[in-house]
Parts: sequence; structure tokens; C-alpha cells
Amino acid sequence: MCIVSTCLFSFFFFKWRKLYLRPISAHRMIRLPLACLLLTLAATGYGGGDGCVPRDFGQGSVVCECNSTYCDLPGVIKLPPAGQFWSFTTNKAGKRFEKLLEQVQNATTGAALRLSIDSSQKYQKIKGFGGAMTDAAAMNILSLSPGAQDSLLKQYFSPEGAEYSVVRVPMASCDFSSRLYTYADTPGDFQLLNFSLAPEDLKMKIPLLQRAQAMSPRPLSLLASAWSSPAWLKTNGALIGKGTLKGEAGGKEHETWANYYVRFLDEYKKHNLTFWAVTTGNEPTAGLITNYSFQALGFTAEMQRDWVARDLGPAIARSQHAKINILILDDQRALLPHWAKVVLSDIQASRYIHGIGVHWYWDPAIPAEISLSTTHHLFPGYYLFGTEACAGFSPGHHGVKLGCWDRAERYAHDIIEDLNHYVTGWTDWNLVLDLEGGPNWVKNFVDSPIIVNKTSDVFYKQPTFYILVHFSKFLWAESQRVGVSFNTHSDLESCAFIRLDGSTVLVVLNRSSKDVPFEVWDPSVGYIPAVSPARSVLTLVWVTR
Ligand SMILES: *[C@@H]1O[C@H](CO)[C@@H](O)[C@H](O)[C@H]1NC(C)=O
Ligand SMILES: *[C@@H]1O[C@H](CO)[C@@H](O)[C@H](O)[C@H]1NC(C)=O
Ligand SMILES: *[C@@H]1O[C@H](CO)[C@@H](O)[C@H](O)[C@H]1NC(C)=O
Ligand SMILES: *[C@@H]1O[C@H](CO)[C@@H](O)[C@H](O)[C@H]1NC(C)=O
Ligand SMILES: *[C@@H]1O[C@H](CO)[C@@H](O)[C@H](O)[C@H]1NC(C)=O
Ligand SMILES: *[C@@H]1O[C@H](CO)[C@@H](O)[C@H](O)[C@H]1NC(C)=O
Ligand SMILES: CC(=O)N[C@H]1CO[C@H](CO)[C@@H](O)[C@@H]1O
Repeated sequence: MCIVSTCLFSFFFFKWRKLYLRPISAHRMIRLPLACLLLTLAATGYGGGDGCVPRDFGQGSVVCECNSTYCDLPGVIKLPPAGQFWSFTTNKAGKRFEKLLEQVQNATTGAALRLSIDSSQKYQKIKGFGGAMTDAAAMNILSLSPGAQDSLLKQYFSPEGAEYSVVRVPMASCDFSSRLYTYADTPGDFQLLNFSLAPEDLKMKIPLLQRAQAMSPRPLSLLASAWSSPAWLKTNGALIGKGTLKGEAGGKEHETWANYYVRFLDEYKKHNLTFWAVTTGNEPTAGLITNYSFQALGFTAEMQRDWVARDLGPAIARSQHAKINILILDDQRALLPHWAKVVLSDIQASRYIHGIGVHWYWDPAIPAEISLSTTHHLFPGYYLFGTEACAGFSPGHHGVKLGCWDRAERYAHDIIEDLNHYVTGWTDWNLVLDLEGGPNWVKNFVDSPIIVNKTSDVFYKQPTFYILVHFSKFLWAESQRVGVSFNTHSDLESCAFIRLDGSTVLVVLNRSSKDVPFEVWDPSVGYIPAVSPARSVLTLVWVTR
């Protein structure tokens, strides 16, 4: 075991130097003891060369283990030279974002399967990808040593990492908190005189968001969602269970709840954190369910429409945050197009609204064509945006599965499906959870792309982490989806985008156990030879102009 870990270290240190310090000659490469390399590969079953320190927990694939001094990074990606393309592969067999530079061909490769890029077919533009800085995520990050915290934040936010551009920030507590609170728990405080951010904001989330922003190459797009209003504004007098705002739109409870949003934005702004968007509230339909087990505030579509028209819209418009985007729904996409029809058909409400937030939990229940595309075609002026998704939420399959490949495929499938149906971005749920899938005060444990083991000061990057990198690292804001067509039937799932810098990005998912050779035909560059390996996600990048 000792030999193996020494080998592992020398192997990965070597790879790290190769990727990040300077080019290494073939001569120096030979000096890496071959026996050691072979032993490492044999011991771990690891076939990649990207610097992942693999660990197999028997869930189908591996996690990459990181600590305060070592973590593999996706790296800074420079555009390929003209006539060449990058390919990046992550697969069940253990490749993690493995990178290759190859030649574009002038003539067909003869592959039976051809994907043609049609850049004259233009669709939606991307906003971004990211995850949520919940109380649980913040607690988990801060449970690590300072070095490991930095290493973890770099994974998501630095130019060498996933380059996340969106962070969802819960307004006060949700199930992924260790206690129940809002920012205005003094009963009858309609003037919000006692409004104050919580220690969770001031000591954990805000400092972490500032560190994330400082390492991010671009301004982060922060998105705020509230789970429940203060209990004293609600019909049930509690943060959990079935309850709505007391009174009606335009009344003092509704107005106070809108002013609470403005106060939240004011307070975060004092810490240099300005928001791109707010949602009208997390999962409004949860608060319509009897005995709902955690924080929720019920709205029907009609109630949400009237609250936006009479309270939230006007309060934001008169505030210093008038430019902020307002996203409705923030709930299951299966509620579309009904929810959008009710809210956006209203001339008073619709003028304050910019987009529609969707969650993934019931995605298999309703075809994307019906929920997403229909909504887009009915209301093309309002963008669709994924505000929450996570693995490990189904009854019987709750919590963390270290190295689970099926969950990685589900992420890739859902992201591609959303993107092919007008969705402009995808926000993962908790950025980081612990080994149990929490903390969560109601024990609603789920999975996350990064799991910390605080006893050993390490964190594990799940396959889902790399899946997100395949999208987030390339699909920057304003990238525009273009057409892709197949010359023959194929079950490969794919989507293509043209970025502002003139490069084309194609992502391909193969959920079968066969390698699938194919070629890409892009009339502006030529033929790109490729193989979609069994159980893999592949991202191809080339420069079009
Ligand atoms: C971190 O991980 C690397 C690679 O596995 C290992 O060589 C190193 O000893 C670890 N550092 C600590 C502080 O555990
Ligand atoms: C393709 O054609 C161009 C121009 O004719 C030539 O410069 C290039 O080398 C060719 N590339 C390959 C891979 O054959
Ligand atoms: C509310 O704030 C006022 C001062 O603004 C303070 O005197 C009072 O104690 C606070 N009440 C509670 C319950 O925190
Ligand atoms: C906010 O940013 C400005 C300029 O970047 C800086 O001078 C100021 O100290 C920051 N304030 C806080 C509270 O971080
Ligand atoms: C809700 O909870 C109450 C109190 O625990 C219980 O009496 C009631 O049966 C529950 N209702 C439903 C629909 O589960
Ligand atoms: C977490 O770390 C502890 C202490 O090193 C170790 O005993 C335990 O096996 C680790 N758990 C996992 C799931 O890796
Ligand atoms: C489901 C899926 O995407 N798997 C496919 C991988 O590629 C081959 C060839 O297109 C298909 O046969 C699989 O079904």
C-alpha cells in the first residue's frame, strides 16, 4: 500500500508539473519509473492521465480525492489553433476530463455516423452554470483546513476549475440549515426594524462568496431564493407545513414580504455582493401541501401573479435594485406551461418578470417538449433557467453514493435535454455536502458533486462534478445554441453552441456500453473525427472563425 501511494504521488505530481508548470521533454518523461506507473494503474484500475487520485467505493466508478495540498484541476483551456480541436472525455471507466489536441480533417473520415453543425439555426443564449451556497455547503467548506477550503473553492470558481458563473443563495434558512430562522423573526415588525442577516450569512456564506468572487475571472451572477417568510406573516404561523401569506396582494403582509427582499439585497450589497436575480420563492407548491416537513411558503400561480404585480415588482422597481431580474416559478418544470400562462398573461405582473426558474425533480414525468418548449414558444421574451437539481433525492435512494456513474449520466442527460429545449443555464443544488448528504435539519439528505470527509480533511469530487465541468467550463454567458443533425438514427445525445469568441462547443453523451465512432461536419472548418466512448461525456471545441 505504501509503495502504491508513493507511486501515486510521484505519478500525479509529475502530471501536475506537466500540466501547470512547464512542458516536459520526452526524455524526462522516460525517467518516470515505468514499473511504478504500471503498479499504480494496476492497483487502481485507473486508465486516465489527468491527475485524478481515484478512489473506488464500489458504486460503479471512482471519485477523485483531494486534500489541502493536492487536487487535480481541469486547467486553463486556451482555444485550439486553427485546423485543430480539443476533445475532453469523462467516462465510467475512470477518465476525468481527459484532454487531447487533434487534427481537423479536410475529407470525410468515412464514419457511418455524422453529426452536422448548422450554425444558421440559432436558438437561446446561455446565462450560466453553477450551484448553491446553502448553509450546509458553507458549513462543510468551513469544516476543512484553510488550505483545503481554498483548494475546494478553486475547483468551482477559478479559471483552472469549473468556472462556475452562477451561485444560488438561499435567503435565510431552508432544509439544508442546522436551525430554523428568517431575517425578521420579531412578530409584528412590519417596518422590518429588526431585520438582520444571520450568523450563517455574516460568518459563513458572505465571506465564502467573497472568496469565490475573488478567484473568479468574471463577476458571479448571484441568484436569491427564499424558502419561507417569517412565521408571523403566514396563515399557519410557522415556517414549515401548509401556509401562505396572510391577507391578500397589496395588503400589509404581502407588502412586508416584498420589502424583505429589498432589505436582503441592501444588506448583501453592503458586503459588495450584488445579485443578478431573485426568484419569487423556492417551490411555492410545497407550501400548499399539508404538513410539509420543511420551510415553505405556499403560492398558487394566481397568488404569485398578484403578489408580483402589486407588491414585489413595485418594491424592487422603487429600490436601488431596479435592474435585478425576477424569476417566477422556481419549482418543477412539470408545472409548465400552466404556471407561465397564469402569471405571464397578466399585463401588470409580466412587466416586472424576466425569466422562469425550473427544478428537475419530476423531469421524467413530463416531456421537455410539453413543459419547456411550449412555454418558450408561448412566451419567447422570458427565458427559462434551471434553478435547482440534485441526485440522491428519491425515496429509497436518499443521500450520497460516492463514485456513482448513473447519477452522472442523469445529470448529463438532463442538462442536454434542458439545453435542447430553450433552457439558458443549470444550477446544481448544494455545492458541497458531508458524507451523510447533509447537514439537513429534517434529514432530507441528498448527493452533491463535492463531498467532504472532515475527519480526514479531504474532499471527494464525484463523477457529477466532472459532468458539470463539461458544460460550465465552456458555455459562457451569451454562447448561443445552434443546430445539430444526424445523418442516421443515433441514440447519442448532444448539443452545440457558438461562443462569443467564435469557437464552437459540442457536448455528446453516450449512455450505452459501446464505443461509438462518428465524425462532425462543420462546413466552416471541415471534418472532425471522434469516438464517443461507452458510458461517457465528450466535449469537443474548435475555432470557427
Ligand atoms: C494530499 O494528497 C496527495 C496526493 O494523494 C498526497 O501525496 C499528500 O500526502 C496529501 N497531503 C496531505 C496533507 O495529506
Ligand atoms: C487541409 O487543407 C489545407 C488547405 O488546403 C491544408 O493547409 C491543410 O494542411 C489540410 N489539412 C489536412 C489535415 O490535410
Ligand atoms: C428590535 O430593534 C430595536 C431597536 O431597533 C430594539 O430596541 C429591540 O430590542 C429589538 N427587538 C427584538 C425583539 O429584537
Ligand atoms: C467593496 O469593493 C470596493 C472596491 O472594490 C472596496 O474598496 C471595498 O473595501 C469593498 N467593501 C467591502 C465591504 O468588502
Ligand atoms: C398532519 O399532522 C397532524 C399532527 O401531527 C396529524 O394529526 C394529521 O393527521 C396530519 N395530516 C396529514 C394529512 O398527514
Ligand atoms: C473519512 O475519514 C476517516 C478518517 O480518516 C476514515 O476513517 C473514513 O473511512 C473516511 N470515510 C470515507 C467514506 O472515506
Ligand atoms: C442511450 C445512448 O445514448 N447510447 C447510445 C450510445 O451510442 C450508440 C450508437 O449511437 C447507441 O447504440 C447507444 O444506444
